[in-house]
This record gives sequence, structure tokens and C-alpha cells, in this order.
Amino acid sequence: MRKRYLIGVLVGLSVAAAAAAVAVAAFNGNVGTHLKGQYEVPFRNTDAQGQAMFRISDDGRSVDYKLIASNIDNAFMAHIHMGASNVAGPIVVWLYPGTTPVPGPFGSGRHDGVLAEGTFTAANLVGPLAGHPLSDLIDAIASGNAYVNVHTNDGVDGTNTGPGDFPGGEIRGQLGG
Ligand SMILES: [Ca+2]
Ligand SMILES: [Cu+2]
Repeated sequence: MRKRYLIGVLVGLSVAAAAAAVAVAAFNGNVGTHLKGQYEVPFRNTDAQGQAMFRISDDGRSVDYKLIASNIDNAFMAHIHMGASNVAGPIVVWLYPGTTPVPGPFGSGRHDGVLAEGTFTAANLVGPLAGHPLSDLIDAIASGNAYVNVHTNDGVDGTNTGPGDFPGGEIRGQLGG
């Protein structure tokens, strides 16, 4: 009985690994997206733009990322969220200021260029993916159910007052799909 259980677990693990490998192969280990205000939910009127690039390691255990943002004011956090292109979903990975789930200061001013770069692993998954294997994130990306966004906050009373003050997200881009 115990042996049969173990075999079941091993088969399950290898099926999951194979599924992740297929998902990675689907975009050759590289995936990216262009971020604009018009892709935010709701739509945000801003000239800010961004580009996010991800490279999944061959063994599927880590992801290198680079996030570029331009014409943006007061960026204070950026994430990968889970969700289809028409919904605002939960945070699953922090990208900026870093992979630790802590926002940056408000009112940080103008930014043009690389906003964040680094590496994350399954240990950095939060929210509904906390404790999950990285393959669950890769599956979400492959099925178009993940996106990147950058949030802004001027630190002054009133929210969504214009570019540089969209705490719920100013620019966004859908991944994979
Ligand atoms: Ca404000
Ligand atoms: Cu976010």
C-alpha cells in the first residue's frame, strides 16, 4: 500500500514536471510583455510605458527578470498578478522594489529606464500561489492568466488623480497566452 502510494506520487511529480517543460517550451523559456495604461483594469490615461522580460531556467526552478519603465512618475511597486486580461487579480510575485513583498516610498519622482531586475523562485510566490511549485506560475503564464503591472503613488491625499498617482496600477501587460 505504501509502495503504491509512493509510485503514485512519483508519477504525479513527473507528470507535473513534463507539463511545466511543455509550457516552458511553448515560449522557449522567454516571455515578455509591453505595459501600457490602456491595458490596466480599469483603463488609465497615461504616457507611461514599460517592458517586462522573463527568462525561465532550463530546469524550470528559477526565473530571471528585467522590468523597464519610462515616462513614469512615483512608481512604488510592481508585480506579477494572476488573472485574465479583463480582470484585476491577486499578486503572486513582487518585482519592484524587489522580490520581498514590501512597497517602496511614495512620491519617488520621475523614472526612465530599468526599474527592477533580479531572480525569483518558488520561495517568492505569494497570495494564491504561496507554497506552490514554480510550474503553477508558468502554467498560468502559458495559458494567458498572468500579467505584470506597475503601481504609482504621489503620497498626496486623493487617489487616481492622474499619471504618477494610480495606486491600483498605472501600466499593465498580459503575459503568454
Ligand atoms: Ca495621491
Ligand atoms: Cu501589481
